[in-house]
Amino acid sequence: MNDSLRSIATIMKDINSVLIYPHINMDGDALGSCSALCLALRSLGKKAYVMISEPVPKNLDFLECGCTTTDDSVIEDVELSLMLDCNSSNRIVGREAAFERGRLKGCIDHHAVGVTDIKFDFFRSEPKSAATGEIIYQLIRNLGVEINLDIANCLFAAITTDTGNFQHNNTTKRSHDIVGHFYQVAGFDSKAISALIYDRQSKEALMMEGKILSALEFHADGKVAVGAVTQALLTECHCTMDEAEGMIQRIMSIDGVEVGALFKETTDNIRVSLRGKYYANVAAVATVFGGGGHIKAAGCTFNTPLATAKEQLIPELVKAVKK
Ligand SMILES: [Mn+2]
Repeated sequence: MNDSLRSIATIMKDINSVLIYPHINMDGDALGSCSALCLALRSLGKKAYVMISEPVPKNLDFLECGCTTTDDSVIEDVELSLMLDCNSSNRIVGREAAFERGRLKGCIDHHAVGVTDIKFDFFRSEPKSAATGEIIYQLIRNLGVEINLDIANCLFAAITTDTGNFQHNNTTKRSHDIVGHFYQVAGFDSKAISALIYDRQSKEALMMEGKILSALEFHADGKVAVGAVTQALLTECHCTMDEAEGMIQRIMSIDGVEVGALFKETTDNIRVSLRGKYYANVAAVATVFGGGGHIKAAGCTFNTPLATAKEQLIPELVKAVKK
């Protein structure tokens, strides 16, 4: 099932209330896409909110736009539950029951579809789109809503973050064409939005970055770089995990590194972000450990101590860089 945006727009025009769900550990694409669509639906006179269950990362606070709520009863008898930038219930943990209460359930995403456990009434998957924000841009146009400044800012944030500021190989002409349209919106200032996202790092976070970088491990003649953020390090540096968000990009900026891995020790498991540069398929590596994602950006989770997780994953990363 892959419904057209035109048919999805037709469904959405007919309903009056929508709760929109970003994935856990929300990023710029998840929250930016949700808020942009929420604003567009409100402009059509519909009741719409973005349902979240965790604090919004500090550098994304401007994307809330008065749309976010943690109260799943904010709309009584909601007509549509819509999941964006993810496609299964384990990506909306804590909010699954609320999601199920929607009379209709929909999903719009650009991730490869794994085993989805939800019976959606409509589903749109575009793995070639660099960001869910690109799909939401098209949907908003299909809804006949003018792109205003707030919507442009949200969608720009979605696209710049998911393309690694237009550096990742998922970036296409379409990514640039869409952003090109935002420049026609009065008041649009890409530099100002970029500064909000990328230039508000605390000095504590920068110090932590230094510690993570100086402790990097290299394997396979420097083709594999492995970093770790532990709870002890977060405590020592007075940082939170979301402040290590950009670390994997820093690791990938090293000359000669083909695969990067960042191990993130949470209070109950080890989450690993994986990136490939030119040829390595990190989605395949993630799949070995029950994870998934894109060929050049993927992730997986370990329920073991950090040392064990490293022992298991590193040999697979070394295999992935062998041509
Ligand atoms: Mn995304």
